[in-house]
Amino acid sequence: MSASTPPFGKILIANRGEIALRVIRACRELGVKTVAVYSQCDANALHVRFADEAVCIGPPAARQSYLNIPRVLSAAEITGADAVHPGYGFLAENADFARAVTEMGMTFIGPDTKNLRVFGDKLSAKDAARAAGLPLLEGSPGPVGTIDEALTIARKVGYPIILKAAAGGGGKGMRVVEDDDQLRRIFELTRTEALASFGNGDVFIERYLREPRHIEVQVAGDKYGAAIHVGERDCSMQRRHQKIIEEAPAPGLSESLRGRIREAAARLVASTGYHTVGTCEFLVEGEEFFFLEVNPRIQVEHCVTEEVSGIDLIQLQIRLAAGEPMPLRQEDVRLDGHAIEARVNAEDPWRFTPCPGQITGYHAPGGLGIRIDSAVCEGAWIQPYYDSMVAKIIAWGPTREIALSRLGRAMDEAVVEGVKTTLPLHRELLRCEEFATGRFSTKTLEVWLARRAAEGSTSG
Ligand code: MV4
Repeated sequence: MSASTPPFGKILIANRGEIALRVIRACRELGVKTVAVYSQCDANALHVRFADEAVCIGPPAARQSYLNIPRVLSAAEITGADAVHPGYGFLAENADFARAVTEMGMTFIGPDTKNLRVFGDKLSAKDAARAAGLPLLEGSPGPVGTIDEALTIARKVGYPIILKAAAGGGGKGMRVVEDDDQLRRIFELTRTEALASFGNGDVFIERYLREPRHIEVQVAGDKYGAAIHVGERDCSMQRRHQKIIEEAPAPGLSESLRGRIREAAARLVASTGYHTVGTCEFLVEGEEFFFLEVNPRIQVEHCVTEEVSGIDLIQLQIRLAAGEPMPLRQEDVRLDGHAIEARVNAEDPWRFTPCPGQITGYHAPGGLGIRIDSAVCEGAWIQPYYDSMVAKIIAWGPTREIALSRLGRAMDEAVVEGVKTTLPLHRELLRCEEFATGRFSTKTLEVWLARRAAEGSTSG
């Protein structure tokens, strides 16, 4: 992307941490001025220091600062921002926020309310996917209202099934059900919880896959109907729905399956008039793939796609929001080599309990093929109020083997003192057989952790 006319004059970034810094970097290269917002405990944070302007929006608790819509909007108004970038998490998928930004005459850099209506709800997303001819798992065609209806569908689909809240996300509001009795016990409970947690009590049924791979496709659409995909990522290495390693391309997919998934994702985006960057999520089992949902935002793991495509996805997202036509045709998207990202969190590496505190010593690895996206430095504080991510360490290589070797070397080189981190976990995991061979599923990490605990390993 060339340094042509800046798409906006000034963008307010309604986020913190590495993603706020990532957006600031994109804006710098686009010639766009930036406004950071920060809570009282983030006054010395790097996103505040690197932005052109910064506004304090309240106390540390997210509800009173980064999630407080009137305060974020006031900051945008007094600084004269003409667009708002929400990053991920916080207000990124909040329809009220997107609408309020637009009603104030600014541009929301993300899905509009129409896109959010389709993809904010898993059932309407599945309707759109069905209409576009994407493969779906068998299950209820819509919300299931009564236990009798649930039992009928479950018996037809065959157990195990999974009950999902239409408005759920991040693994919340889902329950695996093995038989009629269990379904009778938890059906109403799941509905009540969905209503209480998401303000929407709709639940639906799907056939449950026990050991799928989680494959997602990066997509982008413009306001004039053009849509492209930027290849897929494998995000199967997760624990309790927290991704810890992601890579692009997905290892070991047949060329036919890889092509069909990518093409399906682009087709869905084109058919729905989706006009920002986003991710289509799929489950893969054998040579089959099934559409799950769309994440209408930039994601933590977008970096691995940037590394193999050379496309700055944040700049692309900003240009598309400004109404520029898609700058790339599908054939201009050339994917090269392999990238793997490890998320380093300030957590006990084996218990995964958060470990806030001050970083007293810090050394970021470097060298050929290594990229670090982080907003910490020596003396920085990991706050108890927010996500505990310290850094994303991303390795690129011409082959998966070389990327993996570089990532392992970078992990050994990284130093974070003062707080516990997941670095010791990564150092072991990257060298385990399942990871080396690329044959893993969404179950692998939990199984590996359980086996490791049973063997009484003491390292780390
Ligand atoms: C599933 C599934 C198996 N079968 N749906 C978890 C997050 C949400 N986006 C969808 N999820 C799942 N849906 C059916 N029908 C298994 C999961 C799942 C999972 C998916 C992706 C990555 C990690 C996961 C870990 C556990 C369960």
